[in-house]
Amino acid sequence: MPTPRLPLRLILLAALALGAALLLGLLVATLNSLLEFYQRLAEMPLWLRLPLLVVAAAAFGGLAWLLWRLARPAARTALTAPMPVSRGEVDLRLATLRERRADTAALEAELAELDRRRAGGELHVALFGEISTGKSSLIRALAPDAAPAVDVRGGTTQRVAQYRGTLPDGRELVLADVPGSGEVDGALHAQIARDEALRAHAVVYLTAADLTRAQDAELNWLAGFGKPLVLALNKADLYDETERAALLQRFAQRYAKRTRAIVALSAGGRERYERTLADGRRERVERERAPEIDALLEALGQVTAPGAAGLESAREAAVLAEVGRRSDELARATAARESAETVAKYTRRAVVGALAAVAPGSDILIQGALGTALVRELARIHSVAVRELDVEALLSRVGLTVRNTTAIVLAIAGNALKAFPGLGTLGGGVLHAIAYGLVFDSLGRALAATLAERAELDAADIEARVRALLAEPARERVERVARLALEAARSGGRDADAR
Ligand SMILES: Nc1nc2c(ncn2[C@@H]2O[C@H](COP(=O)(O)OP(=O)(O)OP(=O)(O)O)[C@@H](O)[C@H]2O)c(=O)[nH]1
Ligand SMILES: [Mg+2]
Repeated sequence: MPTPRLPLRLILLAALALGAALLLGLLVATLNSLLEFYQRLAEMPLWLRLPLLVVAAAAFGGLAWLLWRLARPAARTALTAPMPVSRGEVDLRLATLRERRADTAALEAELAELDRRRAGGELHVALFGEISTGKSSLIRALAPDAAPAVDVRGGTTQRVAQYRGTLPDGRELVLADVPGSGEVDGALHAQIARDEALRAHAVVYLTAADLTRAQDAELNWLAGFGKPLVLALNKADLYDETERAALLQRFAQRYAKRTRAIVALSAGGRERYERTLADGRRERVERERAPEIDALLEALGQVTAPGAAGLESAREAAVLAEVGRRSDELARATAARESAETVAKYTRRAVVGALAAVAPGSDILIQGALGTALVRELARIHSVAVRELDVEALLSRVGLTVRNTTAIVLAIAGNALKAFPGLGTLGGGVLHAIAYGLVFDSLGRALAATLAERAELDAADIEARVRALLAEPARERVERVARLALEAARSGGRDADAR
């Protein structure tokens, strides 16, 4: 139904015109002052003019710099920095989530693995990086008994596997080979790899070339956890001496502060060459390349020197930060589920209540106990404290909105009747019941969205959302509410909370 928009447009136009006029006036006044300033400056002796000019230029420069600092876009990274969180806090969050019937199994398994590794006392090192950078090849070089699959095609390693390797000083390491990141359609593999990187005491970040923006973001994300990190340029055999030095110098410039060591290595691969036989014929030969990993072994020896116990607290902090982040995510999903259940419950009650009332008025219902209870329950789900006064103010505000839109809502409810032949014969009360149901459904959805996004009872935001939801309710919503009204009318309003 068209709404009268002309007056609003006129007001907007008038406000715009006024704003433009004010701006123009300000501009002219500023220009005028500048000209006056210039005139006075020109009349001054040189010894006074020069310092004044310098001060003005400095002030102008400072202002421009300040504006740039305030206005420039923030640097964006795909992976956000971790929030430190204690074990007690994580346990508490999981206990609350369990009470709210959320599936916490994966997070509990992560904590169990954290405890298992601490008790085991072994040193865990994860090899991490994009696909085909040579992680599995490096496992073969570090743990000669291991034979993980190696392939030119990316995405060869699909799950985490652990191998035992020995450092030159005799200490044993548990080495994790993980799926590569950056795989096409490999979001799940990337997550598996990141989780394992967080579980390790130290991480080797492998690359076979200069880092891309995605690799840079990934390396920074890892570095943010404060665990020992080695940046390793693999496939060094592909570069000559000058190229290798140039790459290592670039890495040093960019990553020296965020990594413990930067090394070049050759994990393996195949080498092809031609050799001359005794009879003078030439032959093409292909063989496995002998790994060159001395620099990496030395770096690993250094970064793991504190031992598993010495590196445990940083490892634990990294795992807890990730479990904390995921528990937040789970809490949001749980709140969304509970909100949807609550909104459905109150919509059903509103429909039944409307059918039972002789001559219900929409705002009476909204401001009544049902509306208050809906607001309170949704606020509790989103852990937002609300005052009695605010709830009342919100409900009367929305009540007015609803009164203004009642004609629209009733028309929508009337349309809904067409989808259910036979419903019309049940009388005008059903029409009102559908309208009330839609009002509650819209109010509930608006409340849930505002509380989830803003964590406060922002009345203006809620009202705007209610208005939008009532103006164009989706067909599926209208039919669901109409079906509710139909069932309630047939059962005589007895099953308010039957489902
Ligand atoms: N030239 C050269 N090639 C290498 C080197 N290390 C590995 N390769 C080759 O790089 C390709 C990928 O090696 P993988 O070890 O499978 O790489 P990955 O990082 O485990 O790959 P995903 O499991 O797919 O993530 C293979 O063809 C290897 O032979 C090296 O040091 N030099
Ligand atoms: Mg692999």
